Amino acid sequence: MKNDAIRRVQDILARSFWQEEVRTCFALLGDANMNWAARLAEAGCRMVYVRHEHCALAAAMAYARKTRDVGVATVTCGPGVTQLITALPAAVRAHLPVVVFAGEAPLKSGWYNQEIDQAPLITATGAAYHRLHMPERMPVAVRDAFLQARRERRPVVVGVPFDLQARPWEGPETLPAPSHKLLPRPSPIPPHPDDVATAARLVAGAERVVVLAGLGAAEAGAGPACRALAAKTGGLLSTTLPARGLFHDDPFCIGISGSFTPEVGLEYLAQADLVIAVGCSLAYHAGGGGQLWRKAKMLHVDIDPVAVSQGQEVARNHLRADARLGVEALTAALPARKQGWRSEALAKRIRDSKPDSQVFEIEPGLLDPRDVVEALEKALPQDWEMVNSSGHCSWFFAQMPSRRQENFLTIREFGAIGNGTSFAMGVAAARPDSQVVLFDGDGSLLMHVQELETIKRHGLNILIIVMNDGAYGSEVHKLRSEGMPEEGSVFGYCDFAAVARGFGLAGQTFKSLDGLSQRVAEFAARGGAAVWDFHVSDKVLSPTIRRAHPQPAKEKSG
Ligand SMILES: Cc1ncc(C[n+]2csc(CCOP(=O)(O)OP(=O)(O)O)c2C)c(N)n1
Ligand SMILES: [Mg+2]
Repeated sequence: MKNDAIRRVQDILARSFWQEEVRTCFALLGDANMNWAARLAEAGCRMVYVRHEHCALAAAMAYARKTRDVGVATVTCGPGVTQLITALPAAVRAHLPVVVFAGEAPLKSGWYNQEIDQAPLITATGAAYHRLHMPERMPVAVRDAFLQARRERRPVVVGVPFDLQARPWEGPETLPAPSHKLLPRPSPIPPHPDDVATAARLVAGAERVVVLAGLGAAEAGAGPACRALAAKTGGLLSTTLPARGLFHDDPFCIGISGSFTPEVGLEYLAQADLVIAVGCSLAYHAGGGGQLWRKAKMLHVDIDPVAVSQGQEVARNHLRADARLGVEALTAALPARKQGWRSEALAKRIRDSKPDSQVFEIEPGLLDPRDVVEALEKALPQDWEMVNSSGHCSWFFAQMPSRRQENFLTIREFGAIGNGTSFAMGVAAARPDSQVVLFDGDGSLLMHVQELETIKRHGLNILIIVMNDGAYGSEVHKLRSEGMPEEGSVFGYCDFAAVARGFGLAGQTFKSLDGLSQRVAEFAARGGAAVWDFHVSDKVLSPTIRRAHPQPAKEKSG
C-alpha cells in the first residue's frame, strides 16, 4: 500500500528542501533516505542517482562551485554516511556550501545494525552535523542548515532518524521563508583610506610587481582591476590553480603560481620584489611552500587578509577589502604609470616558452604527456567546461593557459585522488547544455570507475581524457627516487576504451596524436560521453617531482 494517504514528516522534509529551491540532488538510496528522496523527486527535483555516496557529495561540491549556490546530496544512515568522509574535508577546506540529507538509525530500536554515532564522524572533518530529532521543528532546522551552509560556506549534514521521518506530520502547514531571503546582502567592503595610502607607498616603491589572483578575485569580478593594477605598475600577472585563466589572454600573464608553475613563471616569480596577492588564501601550495618568491614582499588584498597561512608566514602587508574595490582603490592611489619590467621581449618570452623544456627519452609507442596536453590545448573547443583531477599528471593538465577561468574547475584541498568523475558530473549537472571534459589519471579514474554507468544512464556530456601511465605516477617516481621497488605503484596499461564500452560509452585508445583534431571535431559534432585513453610514458617527470624527489643518476635524462 502506498503510504501517502496521510501526510508524514518526510513529506514536509522534502517540501522544506524544495522550499530552499533545491532543484538538483545527487543521491544514493537506502532505508533512511529513500522515502524522502522519492518525495523530493516527485516535487520535480532532478535527481542524479550515483553509484557511490562519496560521488554524490563530490558531485554536489562541484555543482556548488559552478552554480555559486548550495549543492545538495543525500545518503542513507550508517554505511551511507561513512562513505562521505573523504569528500567532506575537501568541501570544508574549499569553503563549499553543501547540505547533505542523511538518514539516521531509527530511535525506536534498541539495536540497529547500521547504527553508528554519526555526529563525531562528520564533525571530525570540519563539517557541521545537525541532529533533527524534533519533528515539529524540522522545517526550521532545514532552513537553518541552509543558512549555515550559505553563511559559513561550509558543508552541513542533517541526520534524521528514519522512524521519525515516517511519523504523521503534526506541525504547521506553512514553511519558513527560505534561507536566501533571510541572509543579509553581502555588499563589497571598501578599503580604509589609510590602508590604501600605506599599500600604495609599498607598491610605488617596487620595481618588479606580480599581481597574483585567486578564486576570491574571480568571484569578486576583480579580474579587470587586477589587469589594470599590473599595467599601471608595469607588473606581471599570475593566478592560483583554481583561478587559472582569469588572465588567459593577457600577454603579461606568467601562468599559475604554485606547485604547477611553468618554467617562465618560476623564473620571474623568483625575481619579483612585490607580490600583490588578491582574493587568495595564500595556501601552502600557492607559494610553493615559500620557495617561489623568496625576494618579494607580500601584500595581501582580501576581505580576510592573513599573516600566517597553513603553517607559514605569508604576508606582512595587508589591505582589507573586497578584491575589486581594494585593487581599484590601490591603482587609483598610485602616482603614475611605470614601465616596471614589462617589455615586448618579455611578452614574447612568455608567449614562446614551453611550460617545461626538459628532455626525456621515452619508449617508442608511448606519448609524452606534455605533447598530449599541448595537442589537446590546441584541439579542444574553447567553450568546453574543463575539470582537472589529481595525481602526477595534473601538473601537465594544468598547463592550458589559453582557457578561460569561467570554464575551469578544480578542487584539490584534501589531496585525494578519485574525484574527477564526480566533479565532472557536478559540472555537467550545473551546465547541462555544455560539453564537459575531464582530465584524469588512470589510478584516479579507476578509484570510482563505476560512475561511468551514472554518466551513461543520465546522459551526461562528459568526455574523459585519461593520462594513462599504467601507474600511480606520484608514487612510482618517489619510490624510484629512493631506489625502492616499484611494486604497488605500477600496474600496466588498463584498457579504458574497453572499460568504457562495457559501460555503454564510446572508448578510444591513443598511442599517437595524429588525427586528434579530427577526432575532436567528430566528437564535438556528436557530443555526449566517451573515454579517451592516452598511453603516456612514465619516464616524463614533472618539474615538481624533479625538484622534490631528485632521481638516481641512472634514471636522469635530458
Ligand atoms: C584517496 C587517495 N588515495 C591515495 C592517494 C595517494 N596518491 C596520490 S597520487 C596517486 C596516484 C594517482 O594515480 P593516477 O590517477 O594514475 O595519476 P598519476 O599520478 O599516475 O598521474 C596516489 C595513489 C591519494 N592522494 N588519495
Ligand atoms: Mg597514472
